[in-house]
Amino acid sequence: MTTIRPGLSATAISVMSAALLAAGFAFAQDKPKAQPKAPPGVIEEEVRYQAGGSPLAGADMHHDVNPKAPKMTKEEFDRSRQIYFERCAGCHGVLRKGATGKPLTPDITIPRGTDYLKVFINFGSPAGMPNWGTSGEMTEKEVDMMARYVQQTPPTPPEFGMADMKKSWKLMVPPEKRPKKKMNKYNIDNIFSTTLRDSGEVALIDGDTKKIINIVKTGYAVHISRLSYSGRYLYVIGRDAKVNLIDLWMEKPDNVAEIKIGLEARSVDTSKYKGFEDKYAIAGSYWPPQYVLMKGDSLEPLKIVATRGMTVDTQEYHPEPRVASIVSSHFHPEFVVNVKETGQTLMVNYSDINNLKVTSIGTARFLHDGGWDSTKRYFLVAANQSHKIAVVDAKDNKLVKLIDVGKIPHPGRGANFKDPKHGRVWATGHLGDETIAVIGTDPSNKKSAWKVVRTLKGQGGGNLFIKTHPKSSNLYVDTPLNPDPKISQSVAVFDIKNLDKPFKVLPIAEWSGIKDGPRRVVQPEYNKAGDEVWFAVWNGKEQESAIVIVDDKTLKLKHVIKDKRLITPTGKFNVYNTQHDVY
Ligand code: DHE
Repeated sequence: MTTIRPGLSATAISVMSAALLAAGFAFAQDKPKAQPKAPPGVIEEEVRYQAGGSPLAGADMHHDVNPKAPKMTKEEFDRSRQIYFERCAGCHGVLRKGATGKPLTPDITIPRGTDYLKVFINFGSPAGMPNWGTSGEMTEKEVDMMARYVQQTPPTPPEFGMADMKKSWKLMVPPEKRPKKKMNKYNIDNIFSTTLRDSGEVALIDGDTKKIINIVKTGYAVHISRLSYSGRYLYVIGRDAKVNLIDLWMEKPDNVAEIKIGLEARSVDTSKYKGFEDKYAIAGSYWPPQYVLMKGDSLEPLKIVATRGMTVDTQEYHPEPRVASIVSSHFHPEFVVNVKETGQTLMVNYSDINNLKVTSIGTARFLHDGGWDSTKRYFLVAANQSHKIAVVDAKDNKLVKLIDVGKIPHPGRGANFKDPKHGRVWATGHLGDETIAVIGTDPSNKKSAWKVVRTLKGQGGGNLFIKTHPKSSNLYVDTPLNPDPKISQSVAVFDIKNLDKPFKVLPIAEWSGIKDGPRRVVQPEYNKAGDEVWFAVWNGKEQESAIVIVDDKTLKLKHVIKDKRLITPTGKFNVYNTQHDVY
């Protein structure tokens, strides 16, 4: 259940954790309140996911005063701004010019007036606005403040250019002072970099012994980890746009460099094309809307490129198109950069950074996450609010197909396997319904290529991640955002060899032995051998969480990792599988 605490502290840390709560994940230690109801046509899982918080709540911003807007005290304005960035900016945009939600600029809001806006904020709307007032999430006073706030000129967060990046850049151990060979006995290939979301750290866990090697400090609300081509360097990005570079060759793997590349971000990757192995890193930000190319072994920033531009369909200017997923091409010296609000997939060629060539492939709006097909030539990316998967050919640099799938596809990186009837396929689950879309990926198979060849039915909506492995015949589908705890605390397993067979349900949260809390089961991840699968049992910050490991052959519990340092684990990234795009 979503709960939101009134009266949040103003410190950056508590703002951040409040933002995470607002992102829809509430924990038993928080006093339960009514959840904002999804309006007709909008599902609860969607509200829970999209009404996410932003670390911009605490950023300094410039603000113009509009004499036509209703009066607000400075205190009211500051509190409303904080609420806006915690609850509203994820959908309506930082500048309120609209993203997945409607624009809320003063030219639109002032003519509507305070009373009209209060009704919307109170009761929600069929277009997707939650009922912030009647759910009890906002007090009457807050609803009134927010109605006046959205009529003010939107305050603008600062830009973040080269000088800011250089100022934030720390090279703790320069490349020449690092080990010349691997200095530890760990089986690096089987280390799992585990996101500890609310403590701003990653746990490096030895996949062989299941022991924690080190807890490494990273950005707040750390989001994903990615590996360099060689597998030596681990890159971690936080929602606060801090990138950490960890050297896995050190006696005790730890940070060797860090940089802030903006104010809010989600994605990072590294160059993998022949001749450029480990050479460059790239990170994309939500604010400012831009991406930056850096030296791979030091994070020294080299080139910043803005993503502001025209939308793919209506061809209108968008002032804040956020950078969503980024992957590294195996066919050209290129990064594939997916820009959410414009619906453009940018093929950024890094062979000559000073004369940067960018091929802009129009796909569909609200690009989010995605993964390669098994040949690593085609990138399949979710255009989530368009309910489509876009297929981009990274060899010929063109759009292959836009495929209609279920409601709000959310593949993570998706799952590649051989369908007994249809051959090579890639699959995605959905946030908005219980289906799993299985898409043919073999272009020589005209009957199935780039079509939904079958639709499986899972436990329910609220799916975020789906996973299999070339050595496995199981397909795991999580449902951490489903409102039914029975479903959010377990995982469905399909038998790839017989997809018509009903799925099995594994009670992962129960297996963890933890009795209290939401215990959401999130993100299946294989070990290197492909014979065990790791799940996070994700609980509140003050509660016990765990990693549950399942034997892939028997589907029985194999091991539970518990440690008081494992605070809010979510994503887990196996070094070998992440390095080699195995999924
Ligand atoms: Fe994520 C990947 C954005 C909420 C866990 N998430 C991604 C990617 C993007 C993204 C753009 C793709 C990165 C890439 O491949 O380069 N995520 C967002 C959001 O904007 C959103 C909706 C709201 C927010 O406030 O951040 C959001 N994400 C979440 C969560 O709440 C999750 C479940 C828990 C957490 O740790 O924050 C979460 N996101 C993940 C994970 C991945 C991810 C584990 C990588 C999956 C993988 O297998 O690669």
